[in-house]
Amino acid sequence: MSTNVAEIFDTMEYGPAPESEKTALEWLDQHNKTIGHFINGKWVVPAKSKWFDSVNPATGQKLAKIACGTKTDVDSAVKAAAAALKKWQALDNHARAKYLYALARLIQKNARLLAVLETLDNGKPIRETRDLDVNLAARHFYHHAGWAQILDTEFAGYEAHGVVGQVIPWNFPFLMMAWKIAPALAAGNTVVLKPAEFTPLTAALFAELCVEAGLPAGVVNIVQGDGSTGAEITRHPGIAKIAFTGSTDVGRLIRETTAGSGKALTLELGGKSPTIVFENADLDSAVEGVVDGIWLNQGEVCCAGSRLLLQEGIADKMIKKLKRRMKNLRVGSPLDKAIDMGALASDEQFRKIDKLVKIGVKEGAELVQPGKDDCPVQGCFYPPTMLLNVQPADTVAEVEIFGPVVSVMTFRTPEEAVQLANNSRYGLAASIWSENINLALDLAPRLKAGVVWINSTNMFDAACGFGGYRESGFGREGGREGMHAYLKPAYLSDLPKYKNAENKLSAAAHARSVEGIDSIDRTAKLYIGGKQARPDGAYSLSIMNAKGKLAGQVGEGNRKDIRNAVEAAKKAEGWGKAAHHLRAQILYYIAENLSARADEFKKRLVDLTGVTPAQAKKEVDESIRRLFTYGAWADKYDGDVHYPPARMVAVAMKEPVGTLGIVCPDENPLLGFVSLFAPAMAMGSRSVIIPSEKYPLIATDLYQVFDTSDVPAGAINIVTGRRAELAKTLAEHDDVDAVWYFGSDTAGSLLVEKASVGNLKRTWVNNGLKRDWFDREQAEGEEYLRHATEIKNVWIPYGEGEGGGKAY
Ligand code: TAP
Repeated sequence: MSTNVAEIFDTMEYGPAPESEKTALEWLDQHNKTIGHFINGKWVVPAKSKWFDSVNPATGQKLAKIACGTKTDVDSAVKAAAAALKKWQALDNHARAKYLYALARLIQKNARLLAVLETLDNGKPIRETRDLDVNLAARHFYHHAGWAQILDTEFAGYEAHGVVGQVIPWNFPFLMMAWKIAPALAAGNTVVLKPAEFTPLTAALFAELCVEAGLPAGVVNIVQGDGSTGAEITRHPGIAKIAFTGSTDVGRLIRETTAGSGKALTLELGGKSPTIVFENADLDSAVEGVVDGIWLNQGEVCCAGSRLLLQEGIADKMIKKLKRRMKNLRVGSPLDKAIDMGALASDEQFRKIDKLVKIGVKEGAELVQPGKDDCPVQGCFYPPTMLLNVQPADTVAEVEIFGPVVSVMTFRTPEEAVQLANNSRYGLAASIWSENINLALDLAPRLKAGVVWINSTNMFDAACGFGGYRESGFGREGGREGMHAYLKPAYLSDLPKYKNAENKLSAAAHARSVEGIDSIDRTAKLYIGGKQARPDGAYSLSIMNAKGKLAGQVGEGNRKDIRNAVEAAKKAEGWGKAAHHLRAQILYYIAENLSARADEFKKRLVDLTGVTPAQAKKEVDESIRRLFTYGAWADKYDGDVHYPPARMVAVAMKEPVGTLGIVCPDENPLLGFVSLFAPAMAMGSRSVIIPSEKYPLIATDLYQVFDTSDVPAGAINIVTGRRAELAKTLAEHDDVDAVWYFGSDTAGSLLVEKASVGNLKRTWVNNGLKRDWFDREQAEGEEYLRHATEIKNVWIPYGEGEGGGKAY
């Protein structure tokens, strides 16, 4: 009987290749299968604590009982972390670097135990924990040992936040922990971290490694627990910064809880990331990309390629290839080294996924599960699943399933691909498959995603920032940008609070009818889409000068005016694509025209604010200078090229945030205004600006300067009126991507942060602290540019033959 090679491949069976669980079970036995909290360098098992079980989701076997942290536990962890801060920060950079290096080495030395323990606890295949999770975690500590070493030179003028609270999910427990702890320690913070309830074990093993590394007690504290423990951490007053990875819903809750507290916040949330396959793609590679994109880690990946967008000409062919490949994916015991997909993390997750798939079918999708019959029925196993005939408005095209399910849609043109890809409330990652590099590189900047992989997917490296746009959260983990998330400008600690009387409006301010209005209409209108616009409500506000006399009137903007301004800003999207040289030119031009009218502005400042002519001159001069500064920056705040350990480069592009809402301070109404709109403009963002409520006439005087400086319509929009009301509308608006608030009250900062939860926009608020707008350390420079930009990492493979494979 003759047999050909294809038949041999088809009939070949895999032998069992089990990884032993022995060492991991022995480790649990050493702990009497009981895991407490790790606080101040010691294991704490509070007598009255609640407990929960950690279960192997592949077998249902109970692994250990775990303490569930209460308010008291969180309190003592925060206390230990606060007490450890002084000692930790007193160490020199090299000493801190050596601890991080020791942790990296210890992770490598214990790599197998960590991998097996993670697989037992989470259900993910040993192949992945062994080759991806643990190696990437070690790499993260190495990379951040480096940042610790060069902290003083690379982050001069910055300091650590203090005690950092970190809450992580169950899908990459050990890796997420490394992503959180390594940069926090490198920057000089101490940590209170809560692992997810389903996956507490590897964090406990890491605590042991901290002891072995001789890390000072209290620098790392692990409090085990459930959502309520997480909530205790996020609202604890002793914590200066919260870093959270998890669902968008909980992210929203945390945004609300921390609003107005002054806590720094980064959120890494969910996603519905597109994989876009063009007709000119290498389809066999693209099939492997889809496998990696959606079936890695059973699809329980925040950046999973859960929407597959196929160009029409190759859709049928690609689906056929995928069906064939799906049949060969092996689902089974996660400890088997020849398994592609292990168990889902829990029964609950199984039910959630199954429910969403059923909804998809009910809404008209065709269910494809070629490997269903080979999928184990005991344990939380779910077969690789594809949903065909999905429409963009279907539930399964919009909602994150967080499981091994891909929803397939088609497109005709690259333009349509961009529209479809961006048709999501999320913006975490995207993957583009095309052999035409011009096409791929044209698309990458147009996709709303923090990470774009070209002809590749799910690539990660400690040097390359990871994080999202929109409801995928804000902040980046990894690289220089990730370090910034754990640092703050040092001058912030010395800023005074506004005094109560400061910037209070006079009793007569805004009075409806004031004596002395002459016959000429002096009411300054709003500035929307490059034109002066009457306020929608047809009301105006009286503006008083320093002597309490009427200086003029301005339009009283309302919700509708803000909406119009946001729409105008959105239409001016082209500003973000304008050449950086052009942005510079326009900023210089504004400076030139302001200079030509300097006397007029000086007089206005003297009249309105009561400053001396010399002080007014200083403010105008500094404003002109500041415009020059951002003209200078416009073509110099460049991106980076990273060289991750793979045959790829990652190009970190600095993109405009988009539509920026800016609420200006009252003091120094010209300089404050310029200090905020100029960096936004330099970086290509469009602004909707609420000028000083007390002195808005300075801003309205600027219309003519803008009109004569070639400012594109809609790039700057100004709505005068009552600050609190307008700021709230801006912060609630779904098409505003970020809001900056610089008011003299803490209430405004709280209001803006709270109102931002709708689309989880970025916020930058002053928490009632007063900057000196003349002080260049406080009022200009990279801090402003960072807030005006998003970093997108575009991964590009190079080389023929060997390709850009994974290096871990
Ligand atoms: P969540 O339910 O949000 O849980 C994440 C963490 O928050 C867990 O430790 C959880 O504790 C804790 N938590 C729950 N309620 C809380 C509250 N009210 N206050 C503070 N903490 C609270 O998410 P999940 O189901 O574990 O993880 C899946 C989600 O994470 C997905 O949406 C996925 O996209 C996202 N994710 C995102 C990323 C990135 S980088 N963007 C990475 C991984 C996962 P318990 O587990 O004990 O309930």
